Amino acid sequence: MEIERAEVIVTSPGRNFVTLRLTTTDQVQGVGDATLNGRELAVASYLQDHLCPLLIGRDPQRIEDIWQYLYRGGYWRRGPVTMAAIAAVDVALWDIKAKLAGMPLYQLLGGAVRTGLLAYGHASGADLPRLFESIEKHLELGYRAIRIQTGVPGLGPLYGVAAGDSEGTRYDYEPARRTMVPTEEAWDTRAYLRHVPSVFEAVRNKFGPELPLLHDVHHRLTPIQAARLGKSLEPFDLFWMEDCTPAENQEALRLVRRHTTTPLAIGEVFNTVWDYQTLITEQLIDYVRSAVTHTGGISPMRRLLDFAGLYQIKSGMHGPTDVSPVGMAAAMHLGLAIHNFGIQEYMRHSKATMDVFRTSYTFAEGLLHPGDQVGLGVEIDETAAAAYPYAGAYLPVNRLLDGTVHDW
Ligand code: CS2
Ligand code: MG
Repeated sequence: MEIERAEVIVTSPGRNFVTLRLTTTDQVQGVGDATLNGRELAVASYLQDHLCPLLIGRDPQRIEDIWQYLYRGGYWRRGPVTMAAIAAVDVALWDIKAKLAGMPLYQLLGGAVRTGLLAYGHASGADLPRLFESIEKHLELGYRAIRIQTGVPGLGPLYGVAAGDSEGTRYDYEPARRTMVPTEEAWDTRAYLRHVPSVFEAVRNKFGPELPLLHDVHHRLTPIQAARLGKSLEPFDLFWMEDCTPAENQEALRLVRRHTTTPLAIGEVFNTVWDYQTLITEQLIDYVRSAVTHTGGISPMRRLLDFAGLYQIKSGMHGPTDVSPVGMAAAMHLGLAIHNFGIQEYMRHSKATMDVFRTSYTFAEGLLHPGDQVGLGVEIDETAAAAYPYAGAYLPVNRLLDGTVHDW
């Protein structure tokens, strides 16, 4: 059996997604997610122009060999574009292998070690009343763990805080902002640091001590500011504080860790195990935030999470709406089969997205399950996809009040 066809499907049902579909000479198909938010066409080209021609004629069963061929063989290693493209190939090959084996992918990965995956949703609001409303909505939806983001007095709209649409639960970027250039937001670190502890105090007072609460700092702080925030949030018992500093400098986390017992999660912008080497071996974090989609696929994610498991560090895989339902399903199969699963982010896609991607995964009583269809359990409906052509969209840019571009 050989790989006969490799197709790259770009579609935009509310936001852009890049999907690779491989077909074997026996007409078995596998899909992989290669979506890189705001840089989608770069990955589509990397696949179309550079990887697809190399795949035709290869044995689809040799997943590890193909992975090494694309990673080591390409000479230019790592980076989000390369690793998203390789991830799509790897996941599509696992999908094919599981279909050939006649089992859901998690069985091939060793079988379920839990009944379902604890998932967290994104509650947010420009102010406390809107935040409380959003938390209540998430509880009604069945979420048992909730991320909390709010506006900061004196600042305008902030990334991560829903614009207050009719559903009230989603960011204003699904549908993604269709702008030719990124929108810009204003940021003031001192105002943020003053405000956030009071928000968590109010949420704990209203919703009690049990509900797991998370918070995403989105790389905006220096290490000493992050240390201070972690310390000031300790009374509110966070499940985690995410991306507290830009973590290219892994050593920076030593300082944060020295000052706070608030658990730390990092890595949604990382793409290989090397980005975590210091963080994991020195036990500077508690959760690995990488997505299967951005880290080269299931094969390297398994290696990364096994490595993290040696240090009692758990998974907290990235699952925003810019990870497609294909990428979400891959995370769910892996999460069900590994011992050191921690939590899965689950933002929920729009109806238009779910019309294009036919999925078998379920969300009930706060837990996700990938379902029991053979393979990944996700198909892309090409006709539905064709109705949503690519439309450029960007993530926002952040500036300090004096105009300086800031991490965000
Ligand atoms: C966020 C993401 O889900 C998260 O934790 O940080 O929304 C992230 O900003 C986007 O995935 C960027 O594409
Ligand atoms: Mg994040």
